[in-house]
Amino acid sequence: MRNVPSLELVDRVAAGDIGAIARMITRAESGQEECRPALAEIYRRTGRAHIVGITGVPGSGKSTLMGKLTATIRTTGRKVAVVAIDPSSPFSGGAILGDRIRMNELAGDKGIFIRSMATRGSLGGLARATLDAVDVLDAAGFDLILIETVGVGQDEVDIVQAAHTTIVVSAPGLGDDIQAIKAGILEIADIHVVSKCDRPDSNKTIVDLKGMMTLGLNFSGNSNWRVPVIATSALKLEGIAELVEAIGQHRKALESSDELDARRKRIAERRMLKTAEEILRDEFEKHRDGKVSALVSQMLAHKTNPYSAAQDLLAEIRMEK
Ligand SMILES: Nc1nc2c(ncn2[C@@H]2O[C@H](COP(=O)(O)OP(=O)(O)O)[C@@H](O)[C@H]2O)c(=O)[nH]1
Ligand SMILES: [Mg+2]
Repeated sequence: MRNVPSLELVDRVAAGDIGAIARMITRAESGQEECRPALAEIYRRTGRAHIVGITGVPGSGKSTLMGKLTATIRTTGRKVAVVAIDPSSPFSGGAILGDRIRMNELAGDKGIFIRSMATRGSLGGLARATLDAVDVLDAAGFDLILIETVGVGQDEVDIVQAAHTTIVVSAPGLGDDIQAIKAGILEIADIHVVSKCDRPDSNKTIVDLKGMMTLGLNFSGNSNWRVPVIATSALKLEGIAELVEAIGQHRKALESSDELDARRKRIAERRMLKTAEEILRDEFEKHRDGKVSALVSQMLAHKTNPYSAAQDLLAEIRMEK
């Protein structure tokens, strides 16, 4: 499949061919121009999947939870895909996504797909690449697509906000405060999870979070939805089914209000903006030794200013198109 043109992979992707899906994601990730028409065709075929973002500080138990969540969703017959962006723990050890899923994959279960995105070397392109990968999985017919990101950094927040449902994971024992507040991600939650509830100190975290919700820090922006706080233990398999249920209920709440359309619109806007930023960054690099360098010299000589120089550069790029 190595030399197959990307456009020819599209039908195989749509048929759920795991090899074609993996290859298409790799091409999308590297941002090759050759695959753009294929990605355009893929985008046309998206819109069916429910996209769930899972975020939380490193060590909060996201990956372990994702493994159990994936297995539980799969038992309901739905196809589920995972895209993990976590440079700190990229699939380290079998525990991360559960042996069961690995076995399923090996046994050729086409209903599960797990992918770790390369984060090195992708300056700003991570959000674009991740969301292209989500498109591929959506077009491939996965019912649920889970995106795991560490809740630090603007790129990660951008990615998780491209989901229909956002889950923020907090764990006991990572300090007294609610970590999500420190990380500034408390308010993006549609569902709060307190992980590792098998630990005796988890009660405090649950009580603190529930307290904050009753204080009115219920930010989801959807009057139709009360942000639940769900205690889970991946270790003891507790709260996982409840979490699956809550994801389904949130989807229903989105569908029965204007919120699903509002989110789709917001996601489309963000993606356009992210892509525009990436195009501009690429063009900037292309012109670095030419127009950019000339404009920089003029700036240093105070013959132009940053704003006018930027306008000149944009004009130059447009003229070439
Ligand atoms: N006690 C307990 N430990 C857990 C649970 N889930 C995860 N852990 C542990 O927490 C650590 C971080 O888990 P991981 O899933 O890698 O967290 P991530 O960085 O958020 O993806 C690991 O040592 C896990 O074994 C749980 O339900 N209970
Ligand atoms: Mg992880």
